[in-house]
Amino acid sequence: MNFFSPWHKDNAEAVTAEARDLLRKRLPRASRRRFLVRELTLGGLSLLGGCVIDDDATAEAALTRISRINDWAQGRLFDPSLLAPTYPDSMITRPFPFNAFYDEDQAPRIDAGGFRLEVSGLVAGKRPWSLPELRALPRYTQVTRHICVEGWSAIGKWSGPRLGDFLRAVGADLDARYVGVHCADDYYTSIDMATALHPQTLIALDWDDRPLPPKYGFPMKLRIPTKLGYKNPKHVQAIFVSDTFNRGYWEDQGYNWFGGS
Ligand SMILES: Nc1nc2c(c(=O)[nH]1)N[C@H]1C(S)=C(S)[C@@H](COP(=O)(O)O)O[C@H]1N2
Ligand SMILES: [Mo]
Repeated sequence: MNFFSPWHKDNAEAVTAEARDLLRKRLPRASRRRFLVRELTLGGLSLLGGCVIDDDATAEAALTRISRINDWAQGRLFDPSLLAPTYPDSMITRPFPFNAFYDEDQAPRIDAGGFRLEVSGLVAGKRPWSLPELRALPRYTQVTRHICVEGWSAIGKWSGPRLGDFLRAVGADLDARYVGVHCADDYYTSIDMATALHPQTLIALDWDDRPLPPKYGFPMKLRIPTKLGYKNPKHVQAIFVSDTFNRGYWEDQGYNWFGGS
């Protein structure tokens, strides 16, 4: 299951996964603290040595630190040449599920003609890109599995240019650490540069050979089959390259930042 995380058997990861689960389920603060006291004492995580977990803020900070260690490990183990599994068209999930932090009828409606993708940060060319310009880049099609932490997965077909080709075209500093995005619905996230340059990371303009419908993120989403669903932003409006760490909508609520699938 955890194809990109061969280290998942590691004890520290088990603790991290459990910590992430707890945050996700938003356990009452008191029980989160009890969990930490138990795990950190039994697990003997000396990382937090000297840190007395006796209040919620400290517990929260400890969980965040564990999650950042998890990010670091996932980053170290990420293999840019390892591809996510692909599937035949016959396995595409129909209808493909919709998910967002709002209902389907509230998905933003973006005007195709007026759309310009903003580019900023550590890039030479900061001019905005229109949809026809994005469509002029080499196009790739992939049938891959989208995995949502809410407990479902579905196979879909996405097409569009590689984010890596786009970053090269705008003269991005490829040694920068992060690529961040902002979306029309105020969703936001950020990814590591290695994942941004991964050959399967697409600026998806099409779903199932047609322009993305609004519910799936018109006019563009980042399709990243090596990452969990929440790291696949829809309705992307702006891309920025940076060395400064930025989290994301769900990441700010406790989901793990690296979010490998
Ligand atoms: N802009 C935006 N992108 C988003 C979200 C969102 O709420 N807004 N939700 C994320 C989550 S949690 C999931 S599972 C997928 C769902 O994508 P889908 O509607 O194409 O299935 O979108 C991701 N990208
Ligand atoms: Mo999700």
